Amino acid sequence: MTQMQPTDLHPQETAEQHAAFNARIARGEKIEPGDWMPAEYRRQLIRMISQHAHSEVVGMLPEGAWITRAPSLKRKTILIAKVQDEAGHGQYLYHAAETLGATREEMLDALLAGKAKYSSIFNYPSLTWADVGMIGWLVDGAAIKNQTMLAGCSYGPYSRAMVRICSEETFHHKQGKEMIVTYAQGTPEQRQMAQDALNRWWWPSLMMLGPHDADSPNTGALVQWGIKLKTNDEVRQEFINEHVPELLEAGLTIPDPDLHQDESGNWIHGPINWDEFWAVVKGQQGLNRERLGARQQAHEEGAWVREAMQAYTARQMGQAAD
Ligand code: BYC
Repeated sequence: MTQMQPTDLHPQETAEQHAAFNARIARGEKIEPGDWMPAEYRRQLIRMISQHAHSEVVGMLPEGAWITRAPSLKRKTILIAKVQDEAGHGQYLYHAAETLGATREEMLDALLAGKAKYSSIFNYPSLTWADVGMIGWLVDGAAIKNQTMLAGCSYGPYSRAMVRICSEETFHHKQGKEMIVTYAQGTPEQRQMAQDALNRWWWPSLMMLGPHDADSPNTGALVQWGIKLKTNDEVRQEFINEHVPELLEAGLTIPDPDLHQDESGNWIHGPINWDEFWAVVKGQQGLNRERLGARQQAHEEGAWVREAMQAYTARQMGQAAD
């Protein structure tokens, strides 16, 4: 697939405008909403930020399903706080995309109509309570690696949203790790539950960070524009290098017979099943229909809240006009 490149000009864009814009990126300046930017830079950001926002919101579902079944009050309050945080992350990100001219309605319509992408990882089921811990440890762990990089992104509102999101994700990551380490040292049943959860979430967590660089049509332009500071494979390697030793120390077995360390200390993974990844992204495998059904239901049931807010705003504006 061929993507537009940073050197491609849209009609009405000049080479001088591009040169001045690229010089700002090279100086490490943040691009702000009112600033001139190439149409393709704007399109790429709306694509990425809206997908990211959808991922946060759909990402509430696998863990949210366990709130009523949490094994203790402590675990329940932590989980409620975490799921609420994810809703907040969705809000920051929809706002960031709105600064680029996308409307909330068109982004949500695209999600609810099944036209927008969200992270593949949330089409996997959370089958046991240990999955909640494993999502925190691995899924938030992978997200942090990616988002710490995006905190340095060239677009100001996205970069600032990432700083805030990362500090909350750090807590999500720690609570997940604490939970799994506890179970991995617990009864034989708890240890098995933790291992089964790792078996289910390891590969999807690696896939979550996107296709290999050679198969990633967007990475080249995004890196050139300082939106991504690292490639998918670089972020994946950082994630693996950090998590493999910790998982092994917890006494768990990583479900990859080919996993090994090379001379430079990197942990090298075996082949990733990209057919599964694309089937999950396209909704041909996994829980895409259920996830969208849950979002559609929530949207319909929330209609009265939106109507009440509009009526309240209209009344306030009427009073202000009086
Ligand atoms: N799933 O050229 P590529 C969270 C698509 S939620 C689905 O490499 P790019 C949390 C990609 O969109 C936070 N699709 O793309 C919440 C592209 O398709 P289009 C999740 C994927 O953008 C609740 C095509 O494949 N984090 O933390 O350069 C509970 C080619 O890919 C995926 C984010 O959303 C995927 N995994 O790089 C717990 C991070 N991967 O758009 C936790 C923000 C790729 O051309 N996003 N595709 O049709 C990113 O950083 C980047 O978009 C990616 C992909 C690294 C994901």
